[in-house]
Formats: sequence, C-alpha cells, structure tokens
Amino acid sequence: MKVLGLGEVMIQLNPISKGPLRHANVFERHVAGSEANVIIGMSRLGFSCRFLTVVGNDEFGKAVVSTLKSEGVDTKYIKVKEDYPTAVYFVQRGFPVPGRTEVFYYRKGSAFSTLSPEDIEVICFQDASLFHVSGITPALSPNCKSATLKAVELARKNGIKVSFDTNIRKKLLPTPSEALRCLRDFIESADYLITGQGDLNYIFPDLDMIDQLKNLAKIASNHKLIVVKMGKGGASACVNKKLIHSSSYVVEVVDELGAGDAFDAAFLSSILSGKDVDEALKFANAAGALVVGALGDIEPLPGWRELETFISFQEADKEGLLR
Ligand code: KDG
Repeated sequence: MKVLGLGEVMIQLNPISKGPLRHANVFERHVAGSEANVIIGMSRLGFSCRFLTVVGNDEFGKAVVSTLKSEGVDTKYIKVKEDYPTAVYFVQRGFPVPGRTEVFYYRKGSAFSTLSPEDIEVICFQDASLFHVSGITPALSPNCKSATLKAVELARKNGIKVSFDTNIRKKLLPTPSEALRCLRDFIESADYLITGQGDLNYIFPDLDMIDQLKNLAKIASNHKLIVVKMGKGGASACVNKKLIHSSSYVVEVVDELGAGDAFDAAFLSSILSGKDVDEALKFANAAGALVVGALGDIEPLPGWRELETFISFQEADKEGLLR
C-alpha cells in the first residue's frame, strides 16, 4: 500500500539548552515538518511512502531530500525551485512556559510557499491508497490552499482515502474564524479526521468536548473516524457516534514537538494494518510518548518492535531488564 503525503519540510534549529533563544548558542540541526514526520513514521512502520514537497535549490533543500530518501520515502516528485529558500524554524524549549515548546518560523517566501495546483501531478495519486495532509499546508498561502484542495480532489477521484489533521498553528491562522474558513473543506472531505483538544478549544471555545465533536461532525459530513489527541490526557476516537478513550503514558518530556505526528503515524498505520480503534489509540499514544523523550521530530519515531517493547514495559514489569 502506498501512502502519499504533502507538506513543507523545514530545517529545525533546536538549542541543546532550555530557555530564551536570545541566549542559546549551540543548536542541533534537524529536518522536520508535520506531514513529513507522519510519512517517515509510517515508512518506519513498514508502509511504502511517497512525499510531495517543494524545496529551494540550496544546502537545506538537499538535506530535506536526503533525509526523506534515507528513510525509504519516494522523493521522485519533489520540486526544487530556484531563487526561493528552504524554510527554517527555531525551537525555544521550557520558556516562558516550563515544559512547553514554542516555534519561531522563518518560512515566509519559502520555496514551498510558492506551491501551486500545477505542482500537484495526477500521476502521484494513481498508485496510492492513503493521502495525508494537515491544516498547516493550506494555511501557508492562498496558492498552497488551492494546491491542497487539488490534491484532496485527486485523492477522491482516484478512490484514495484522505487523512487530515487539523494541526492549527496560531502563527499561521491567528483567529478562530480564519482557522475554520481555511480548514472547513478539508474537515469535510477527510475519511480519517484527526484533531487535538487545543484545536477544538480554539475553534469551538466555551463548549465541552462532546459539543465540540458534535459541531465538528456537522462539518465532517464524509468522516469515518474522528480522533482527538489530548496530550497527557490521552486520546479519544469517535466511531459511529461512540467515544473510545485511551490513556497516555507518563514519560519525561524533553521536547514535545512531533508527538502529534508520531501519534498520527502510529494510529493510521495501525488502522491500515487492520487493528481495531482501541489498539490503534494505544499504539498512537505510545508513539507520541516515545517522541517527546528526545530532540528532533523524526529521529525518535518508533518502529513496531519499539512500540511493542515500550507498551509491554509500561504495562508490566517496569523493573525488568531490557537486554
Ligand atoms: O508537528 C511538529 C511540527 O509542527 C513542527 O516540527 C514543524 O511542521 C511544522 C510546523 O509547521 O509547525
């Protein structure tokens, strides 16, 4: 089964120390981007994957492409645009909110922001079974939104299931009404709709989760499965109007970035492998917990063996030997 993803991939500069960036002197260089994180996660979980993106003709663009390639992802349809840079973002950890991570983007005018419907090639969709994208991509520019709409339309025309994570970034969608306007079409057409408690609180403030889900379900006319990630609160899935919950695992948080993408990768991989929703949520929570333990979004993404080891260790004999 081929899984196809679309999104911007950036260079992540992540300081080795916590605290305000103005005092950070030593940074690790990582490659990350929500949808690419999901696709790499699924590749590590055994799926054949392809990624569509646009990079600049620069050193960082080369790093993005070689990272995807080294993870076994098909990079054949990645576009390289002259005269536009590959985007960069910086991470600030533990300040001003302890335990939380903030990002500072340098992505305006990036190569990816020029993505247009012409860049989305029909051929990429002909041998795929799942298309994954998130709310970040249409929020980047009006032409990115048109291109994402075309991709979803091609997926539907080719009988490919669509997975959509609302993934609201307030720096890209600064008001709830902008967020709803930008994401509505995608929420409507997703087969697998993944969201987060924070996103629901942003677009439907002052409602409890049940009413937030009812509102979301009104838009998501085509949805098969709605999943809500709640971080430390675990995750719930709404299947045929029934809510299934799975608790999170208690772990030390080094860098919370990428946890949601790891969750998506393990959830989608589990469902596509025929696991039931309960089990899929358990694997997804485990993947999220594994990713917060290290810097970088991609490096700690687990395979099945690591997920199983983590879960059995959590559920049983925590004092047992790992070797
Ligand atoms: O999901 C983690 C990502 O949000 C982050 O690493 C970078 O893709 C990113 C974005 O646009 O925020």
